[in-house]
Amino acid sequence: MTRELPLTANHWGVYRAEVSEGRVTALHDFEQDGDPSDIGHGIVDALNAPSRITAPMVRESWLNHGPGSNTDQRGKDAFVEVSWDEVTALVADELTRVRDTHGSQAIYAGSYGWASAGRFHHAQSQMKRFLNCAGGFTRSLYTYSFAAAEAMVPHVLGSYREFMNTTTGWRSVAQSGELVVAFGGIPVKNAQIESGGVGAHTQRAGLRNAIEAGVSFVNISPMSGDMLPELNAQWLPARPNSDVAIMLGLAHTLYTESLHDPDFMERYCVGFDQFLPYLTGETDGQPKTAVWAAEISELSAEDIRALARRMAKQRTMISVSWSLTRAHHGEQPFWMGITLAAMLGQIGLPGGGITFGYAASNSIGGDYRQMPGASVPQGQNPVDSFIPVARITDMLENPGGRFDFDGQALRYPDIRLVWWAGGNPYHHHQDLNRFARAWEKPETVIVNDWCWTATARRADIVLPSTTHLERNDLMMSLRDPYVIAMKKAAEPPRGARNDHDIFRGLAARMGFEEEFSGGMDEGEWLRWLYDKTRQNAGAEGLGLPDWHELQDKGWHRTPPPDTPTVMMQAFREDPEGHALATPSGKIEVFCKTVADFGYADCPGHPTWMEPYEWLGSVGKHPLHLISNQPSKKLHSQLDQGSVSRSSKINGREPVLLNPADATQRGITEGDLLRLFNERGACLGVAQVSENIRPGVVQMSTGSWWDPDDDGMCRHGNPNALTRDLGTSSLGQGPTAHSCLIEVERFTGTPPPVHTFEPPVIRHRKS
Ligand SMILES: Nc1nc2c(c(=O)[nH]1)N[C@H]1C(S)=C(S)[C@@H](COP(=O)(O)OP(=O)(O)OC[C@H]3O[C@@H](n4cnc5c(=O)[nH]c(N)nc54)[C@H](O)[C@@H]3O)O[C@H]1N2
Ligand SMILES: Nc1nc2c(c(=O)[nH]1)N[C@H]1C(S)=C(S)[C@@H](COP(=O)(O)OP(=O)(O)OC[C@H]3O[C@@H](n4cnc5c(=O)[nH]c(N)nc54)[C@H](O)[C@@H]3O)O[C@H]1N2
Ligand SMILES: [Mo]
Repeated sequence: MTRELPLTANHWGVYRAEVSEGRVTALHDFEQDGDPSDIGHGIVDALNAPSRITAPMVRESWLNHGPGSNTDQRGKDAFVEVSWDEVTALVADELTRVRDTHGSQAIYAGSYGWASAGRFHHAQSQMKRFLNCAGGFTRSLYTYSFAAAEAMVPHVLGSYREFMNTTTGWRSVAQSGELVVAFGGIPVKNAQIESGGVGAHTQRAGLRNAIEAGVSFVNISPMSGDMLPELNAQWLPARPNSDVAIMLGLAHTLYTESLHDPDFMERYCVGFDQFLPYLTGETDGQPKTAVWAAEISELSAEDIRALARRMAKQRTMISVSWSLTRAHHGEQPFWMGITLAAMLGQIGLPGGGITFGYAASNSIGGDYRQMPGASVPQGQNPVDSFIPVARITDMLENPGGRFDFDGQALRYPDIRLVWWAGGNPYHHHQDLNRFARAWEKPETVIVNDWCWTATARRADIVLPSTTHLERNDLMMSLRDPYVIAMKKAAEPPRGARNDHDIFRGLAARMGFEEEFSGGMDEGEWLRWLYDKTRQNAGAEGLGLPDWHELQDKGWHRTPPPDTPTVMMQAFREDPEGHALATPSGKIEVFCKTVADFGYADCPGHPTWMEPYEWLGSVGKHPLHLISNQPSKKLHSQLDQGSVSRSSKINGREPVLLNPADATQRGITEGDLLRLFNERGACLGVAQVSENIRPGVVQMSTGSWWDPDDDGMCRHGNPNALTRDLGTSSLGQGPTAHSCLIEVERFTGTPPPVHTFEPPVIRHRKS
């Protein structure tokens, strides 16, 4: 019976929606998915919860006194409910004012965020298409996920995305691999999601096949839980951020014991000669021995040496977690990981080489053919101003200020209007108290969202969107074999609109509706997107069913490639014919381009540099905070729903800490804790466990920010504590995973959490 229910999809999976009287009453797991995620079920009670935004809203001070009024009252002022006609006029006029007075670069619409799956109703695509028609905007570059790698790896391999998208999967590892050494583990909790949607979750099955084939695993991570217990991994509980030192210790052992592959270095790499004097200590007097690495990482030198020997003897896959890029000097772990894999000489061989982040999403380890899905054309942005995505606070604080980025010296634009659609910076950004002060600077903030996130609450104008359950769409994800015809299952609240319709209304008001809409409605757009995808896919030998067939059946699955994908196999087989897109055509162990930038914080070869905060720091707080991805939600999404709430303790975020650290502070299981440092504080609830190494505390991201008057988050958002400083002059990525804190028992009366309640809303008398 459930097979007849309409299909719906989001980044965490495909579900069938059971509907009664226009409301979704339950979601059923997709029958194709052998390992479904329960994250999606969290939307059922969230859809019509008090946290839902049901009509357009304007902040009272802004409405009464105009742009720039009482901006320190963002998040405190009441909202006034207005009509769509009124809000459309307000937004169109304000956009025109800012553009005509300050120029379009004064509009910041980087709008980073995951929004929802679905090719058409993708909030950012719609917003950017609209703003490009309206004169353009300052954009953001790269992601929070791995900005440092997006800047760095192209210098080393010629491309980052190309190789991430052609990861050697578990099929190849099971067939040919013997050992997987994972820095940051293989956190299967993260494989619940795939950007753009996932039809069937395959990581657990892939890993099971690898174990059955006799592959063994090493987990280098502060947390044993970063690997499934059934992998029986060797756990090396290293200090956070010490991975590059460990890799150097492994490399030094390989080199001094002649276990490396000089032929591979010669044929496929450049710059080993320039790297070697650093490795051996000729340049700085410090050989990067296993003993040296052991001191930094607090692993044993013998374990490091033994691991190096084992890696040289066996077909070895090195996996370096994306999280390692979100730390100070986050450019280095991928660069050094590539160098280590090159020294082993196994890059391009089945089951060996390097992977960027197994299980960081379902596809990393999967075996799929890339789906050339069409997207809504965003048009041309006439403005060339941009920032690296995580430099937003710097930009707002420092208009006209100079900054370095990947070899360029740039200046921050002077931002007057900020627009966010489909992202939650009060979830994703670091050092939220500092961010909130910078947020007072723009004259106007506009936010499209469907629920009262901390960002929506801090807007001047709130444009309520629909959810993926309330519209027809297409799930076509680059790295997932399924195409899903998503069907509208429920009616949205009367005051909510699809992002497309919000922008279409604005475009009409501003006189470019036809240009924005392309003269097509939702149905025509979906048809256009699908037909274009089908054409692209056809050209690549992927047959897709025709539109009607897809709509009837609801889904289509493209079979995996006949032989397992092996990253860089073509390059290995023919390094001249398939030269890399680097200046040398080879792997750049020493990179002249990077060296010539002359950055002290990112020299020309992989280098261990102390992070600004880590367990080796002197005179700072004693505990390293790991704020990793939550297992029961995607970032902040659906935190208000039942599934995420079930993972909280008394309505607050759990904090994992080692018994030694707990005892030292008189903390026991279930205690309410205050986590703090010089930047801020938040509450959380103690979970005491041997699964985390001493000195490290873990608190997942995603709890909606709920600061009290002193900026302490009552709910448990770790970005109250993290530092906001770029990875280096090269990548300028976020560095959430380099963060020291102290923890104590909270002794006062526990303050209630208000974040899921709507703000004060005034209704005008009609
Ligand atoms: N401390 C710390 N911070 C981190 C990280 C970390 O490891 N540690 N990780 C970072 C990473 S990797 C990432 S990717 C970011 C994620 O940061 P974000 O992507 O900003 O987080 P989300 O919660 O997914 O935000 C998506 C928003 O879009 C809204 N939305 C969903 N569908 C729609 C729609 O159809 N229309 C509109 N208008 N809105 C919609 C949701 O309600 C939500 O508010 O966080 C980063 N922050
Ligand atoms: N359920 C769920 N899945 C998700 C997401 C989500 O929000 N929820 N978000 C998705 C997104 S946008 C992204 S970018 C990916 C991110 O994927 P990852 O970057 O892999 O995610 P994290 O969970 O932050 O980190 C994984 C593990 O790295 C370890 N780690 C942290 N710092 C260090 C270090 O310095 N050294 C070592 N060796 N280990 C360290 C931590 O123990 C942590 O559990 O996840 C995706 N998957
Ligand atoms: Mo991410």
